[in-house]
Amino acid sequence: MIELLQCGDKTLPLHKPQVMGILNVTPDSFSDGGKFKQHSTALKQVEQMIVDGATIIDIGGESTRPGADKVSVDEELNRVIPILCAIKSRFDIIVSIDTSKAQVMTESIRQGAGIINDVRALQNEGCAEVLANTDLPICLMHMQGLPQTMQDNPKYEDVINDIITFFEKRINECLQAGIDKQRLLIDPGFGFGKTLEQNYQILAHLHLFEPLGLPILVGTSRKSMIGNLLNRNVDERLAGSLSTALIAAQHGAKIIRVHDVKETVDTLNILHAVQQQF
Ligand code: 9MG
Repeated sequence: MIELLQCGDKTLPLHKPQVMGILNVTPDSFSDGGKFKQHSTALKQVEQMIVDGATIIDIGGESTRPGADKVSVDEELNRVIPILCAIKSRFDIIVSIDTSKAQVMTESIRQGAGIINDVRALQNEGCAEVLANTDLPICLMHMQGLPQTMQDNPKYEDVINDIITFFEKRINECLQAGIDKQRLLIDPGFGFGKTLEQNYQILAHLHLFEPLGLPILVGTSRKSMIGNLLNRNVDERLAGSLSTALIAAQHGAKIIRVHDVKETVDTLNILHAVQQQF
């Protein structure tokens, strides 16, 4: 398993789980209500996440929450590129861009993005070709359906096996497109076309994705799988988010995508200290 991930001019160690801080620059972001739209607020948030121990900042300009509206290429570029440039000029941090659009990938890479995080796993037109011409890491996330309808009635024969089969196909298609396997990360896509039960099945069996030989990224932070299980509003999901982060890391996740960086870093540091005892 890969121990160091080359993200442009920066190297990300994966010997212990890394924390990816979420920066949504959408007006309808589900848990922060779009309040980071203002650049100065966003930059303060980024600075705080870095101080708190995030080693990656994930910028998203298209909300992927269930039922979210589509965003045009121009609108997404307008949301993402200025803040990417502002972060790159001020901070020494790996910036991941959460996008499924080839044009946004191209411009983000030109402006110094270190990771591409694609919830559609490079299935949109032109994405694999854009990435084949770079050497950046790419997160391939599993989603059943589309954000507009994905929670309507998700169906699997066997949720774990179906997602593994999906990854096998996507990895092969990436290889055929000229993308080196060593650059790929996989993410089962918690909440993306999964029932509550299926989300917890995946969390319990996350280690079953390890034979694919790629680092696992996980995002459960403040999601409905926590809120619906515990009957908690979005602003009451910290304990649930930390619990799921801890379980994911125990089952092999190498990158945890979160809103609450400081608390997650503390949680993962406790796990690391315990794991050092063996
Ligand atoms: C953008 N985004 C929202 N949720 C996510 C998740 O669980 N994983 C990844 N990779 N991206 C996500």
